[in-house]
Amino acid sequence: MLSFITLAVAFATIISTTTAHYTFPNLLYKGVQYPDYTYIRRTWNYQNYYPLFDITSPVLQCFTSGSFPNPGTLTVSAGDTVGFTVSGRIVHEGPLLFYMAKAGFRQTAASISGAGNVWVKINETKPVVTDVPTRLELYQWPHYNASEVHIQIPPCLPTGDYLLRVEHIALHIAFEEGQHEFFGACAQLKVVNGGNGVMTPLTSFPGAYSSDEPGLLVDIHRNWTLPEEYQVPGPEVWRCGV
Ligand SMILES: *[C@@H]1O[C@H](CO)[C@@H](O)[C@H](O)[C@H]1NC(C)=O
Ligand SMILES: *[C@@H]1O[C@H](CO)[C@@H](O)[C@H](O)[C@H]1NC(C)=O
Ligand SMILES: *[C@@H]1O[C@H](CO)[C@@H](O)[C@H](O)[C@H]1NC(C)=O
Ligand SMILES: [Cu+2]
Repeated sequence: MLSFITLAVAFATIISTTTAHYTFPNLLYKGVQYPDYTYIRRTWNYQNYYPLFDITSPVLQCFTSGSFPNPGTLTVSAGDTVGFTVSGRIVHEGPLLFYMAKAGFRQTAASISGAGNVWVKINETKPVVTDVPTRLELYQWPHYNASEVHIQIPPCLPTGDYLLRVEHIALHIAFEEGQHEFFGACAQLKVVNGGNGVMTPLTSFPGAYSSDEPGLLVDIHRNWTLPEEYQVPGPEVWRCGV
């Protein structure tokens, strides 16, 4: 009996470690939810859901380990909205970010790794600050507890092949340097009906972040006086028509 209880407790611990984290397995487009990793590169943590802590790792490019073949590439129109399901829900607090990288001459979405100075940030979220019921509730993060997340492909994005990178950064223990948790994935897209926007500024992974910047070394619980001034890591968001 004792050993049964010990086993049950150990099992429960494993379950809670897994369910406390999250992955982005399915692409959503025009009402269709595609099977796991059909158009999304299978991530290094697809089974254990582990967070990535190392911001100097190339794994940060697309959260892949390189041991699986790349998936298919979905054709979408510029200006359309695509989404990712969240397996396990976004159960930590922090910003949600989206980046895109364009495949160059003679490259495709499937052939590029995401290495180099190729990424432009297309969206980011900050805490939504309210006074009800208290200023420091979890719901200040717009995607807290989300089971899917959505992003509009910029209407002015040039036609071409792209990686679309979703990233959620968990900050619940980021009061200690290096304790930021990264979750994310890359979808492979062929964007048609594009515009003539000029993607800027470009950044790289690793390289975009440093572990002591204010958006990654922050105590969001005990002594966070100015959530409205939270500085999302990485470059400025690129906006069409600016
Ligand atoms: C970012 O996404 C939000 C919805 O989550 C949207 O309201 C906002 O306009 C987007 N920003 C840009 C630059 O597209
Ligand atoms: C998360 O969302 C689910 C489904 O809407 C809801 O049942 C649950 O209470 C929410 N959890 C939190 C912590 O908000
Ligand atoms: C809280 O933050 C303020 C401003 O950053 C700082 O001066 C103060 O020492 C901090 N207090 C604690 C208890 O960490
Ligand atoms: Cu965690």
